[in-house]
Amino acid sequence: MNFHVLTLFPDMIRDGLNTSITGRAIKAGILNVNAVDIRDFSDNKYMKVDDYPYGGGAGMVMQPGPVCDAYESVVSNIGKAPRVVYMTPQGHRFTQSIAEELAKEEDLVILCGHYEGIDERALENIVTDYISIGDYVLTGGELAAMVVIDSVSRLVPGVLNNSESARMESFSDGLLEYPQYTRPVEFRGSKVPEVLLSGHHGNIDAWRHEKSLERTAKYRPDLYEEYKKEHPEEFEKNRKN
Ligand code: 6GU
Repeated sequence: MNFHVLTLFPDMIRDGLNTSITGRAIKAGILNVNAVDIRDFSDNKYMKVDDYPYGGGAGMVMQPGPVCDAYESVVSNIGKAPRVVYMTPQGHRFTQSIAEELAKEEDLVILCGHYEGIDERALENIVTDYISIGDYVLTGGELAAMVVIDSVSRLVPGVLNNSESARMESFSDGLLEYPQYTRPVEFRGSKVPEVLLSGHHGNIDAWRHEKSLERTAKYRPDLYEEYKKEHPEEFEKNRKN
């Protein structure tokens, strides 16, 4: 899968993604991250790409020309017009199901804004999806773009190895992950739960499911209510949840 990131900070994108699992997948040729520097498309001798907002107000606005030209350079390179995601706190909240949908694309353009945003006309011309990663404000779209790229990448076949992909159930069943333990069997007076040492897989699965339910009820009551609605049979007979 090819990610084309339109940004004023291409090094941030490259450095962030050339590490760990995404870095391994890039080296293996399964992923390609093409960080396009919007500043290269400035029509100004000082390489300026922003200006004061019409109507007044704080901050600077990214001009439409360099953004659209950067996008069009991608279109002419790949010979088609791909989906364009604009990272913005004004967008739809990013979820696992959006990640699953984006992972079907062969090419994806991700547009990162800075300053007080991007001239609306550029957005109207090129953007197909507006995505926010949560209800807080970042200084720019780059970290948000890396969050989206990371979560989409791990859904691309071949990016995770077998033991990594075996642990994919976590969010897909709508529950939080159960707690994990490794050696030593006792750490600072606290022992690994006995059932995990028993070798009884039925009991282990039941214990893990119970812990997932407990955690979800405690930390994400919204997800817990959703899960109860989807799995009424689990809660029918002699359960106090
Ligand atoms: Cl996608 N961009 C920016 N700049 N801030 C954000 C965000 C995105 N999502 C949450 N805050």
